[in-house]
Amino acid sequence: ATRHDVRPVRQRLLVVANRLPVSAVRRGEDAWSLEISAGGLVTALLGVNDFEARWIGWAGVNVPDEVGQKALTKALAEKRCIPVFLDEEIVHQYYNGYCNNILWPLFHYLGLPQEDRLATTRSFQSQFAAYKKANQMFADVVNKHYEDGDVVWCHDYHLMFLPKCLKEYNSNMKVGWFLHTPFPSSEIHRTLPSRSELLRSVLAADLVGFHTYDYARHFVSACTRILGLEGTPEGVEDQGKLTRVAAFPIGIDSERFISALKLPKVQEHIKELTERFRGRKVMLGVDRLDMIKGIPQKILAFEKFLEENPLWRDKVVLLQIAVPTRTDVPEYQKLTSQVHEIVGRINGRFGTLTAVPIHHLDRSLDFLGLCALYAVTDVAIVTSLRDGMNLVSYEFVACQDSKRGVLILSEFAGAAQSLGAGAILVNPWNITEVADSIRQALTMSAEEREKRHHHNFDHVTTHTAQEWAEMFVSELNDTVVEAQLRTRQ
Ligand code: ADQ
Repeated sequence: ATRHDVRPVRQRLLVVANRLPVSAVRRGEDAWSLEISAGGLVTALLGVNDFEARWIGWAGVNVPDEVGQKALTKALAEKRCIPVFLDEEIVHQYYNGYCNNILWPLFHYLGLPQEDRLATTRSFQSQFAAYKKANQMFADVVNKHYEDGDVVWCHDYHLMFLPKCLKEYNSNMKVGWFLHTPFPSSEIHRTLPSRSELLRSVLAADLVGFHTYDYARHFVSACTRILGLEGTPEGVEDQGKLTRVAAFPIGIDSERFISALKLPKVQEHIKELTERFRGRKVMLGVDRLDMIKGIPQKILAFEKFLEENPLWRDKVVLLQIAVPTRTDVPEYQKLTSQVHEIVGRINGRFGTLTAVPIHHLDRSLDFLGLCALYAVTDVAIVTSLRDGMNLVSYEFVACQDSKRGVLILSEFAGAAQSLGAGAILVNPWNITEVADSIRQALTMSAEEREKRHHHNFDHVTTHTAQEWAEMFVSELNDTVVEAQLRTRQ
């Protein structure tokens, strides 16, 4: 018998994340239309049959009136979603402020905000207070819906305060927390004014998970250096209580990509794209337009490649699909104009009347369109300055079984640890190195491409999102059982 056999069938899993996996649009006083957005987490959990998932999170809209809240709650229940209602002020301070302006850059080694240190320090207090308040609101909703035996899985840097709030409600609750971003070196984490409080609340969880061993190690070092606790091979120990800390690298639902490629609509699209770029090698970048993705660095490296390899100028095209995010934040607006300026300059410099070297699109592509694009790509290029994992690299590999294209991958993406042997790894800050890697990728022999692709394809199809979710929840169940045995001894 496997260890799953002894568990109750279909254990309930409460997945708590800042955003629910649906977009809600109001159609009237008490009418809502909902659309499930198939992010990585959703597909990961849809494929897992061992447990029955419920989602708890913010629906991304401000619903100040009770009639609207009731109607939305009812509509969401049909999608197994439970809303947390946050007002505009809380969203501004907690989400835009503390999460996106402080934790996100810090965890990606971009430091704390620099422009106006005094103002930042002053608003920091109120943003942290709002962060704690929002986390408490999530905890209230979880507690209301929690039933004995449920597993509660908290996600990401938005909810670091949640494990503590949940354990205060019920110390028997099984609580896991997973971070989708990197956890930085303890030397970075220690600059955060609320460093200790955040670490302590995460440690209230039974299991703490990261994409890589390095992030897990950084977290344990932060706990030992900042809190003076003991780090063990299993995790962190505080007065006899062990918080298990481990690496659970995420994956994708590779089957979904592989079967999409067989659809007539996608095949048709692949044909069109092949025709459109006939005679040129296709390079592809797909990113959210975010500082961490290193988009300017990528484009500058491409410029250097064209500069140094004039024979390639009309034989290669870079398609950069950059979906805008956080568009109301000035730094993101600055990044957009910076990217537009560089692309314009390079196209002006190397373009001809009939063709330009870079096609830059500020938008997202639908799933099938994305699959077709991955399939016709010769070289995918990921130059993240830091990235928790980077699923784009996995998606590209899943769609390349006929073409065997090359992946250029930043060594600062978590994926470098799983796809490193098949990819060409680069330091995105070194433009010369990245330019060289482009030449190497475009001229790589078929045998070498085949060998590298096999390595990565094997990995992507065996380390799937479903497996990731199962491993985490199974480990969480085991951790709690072991802790109970230990206290009984
Ligand atoms: P992200 O920073 O969003 O995720 P990533 O892992 O690459 O980064 O996932 C992005 C997803 O959005 C992919 O599924 C991709 O297909 C899609 N996407 C991006 N740009 C798109 C576009 N222009 N059009 C259509 N789709 C687009 C965070 C962390 C990552 C971590 C994941 C999962 O920052 O490091 O891998 O969570 O844990």
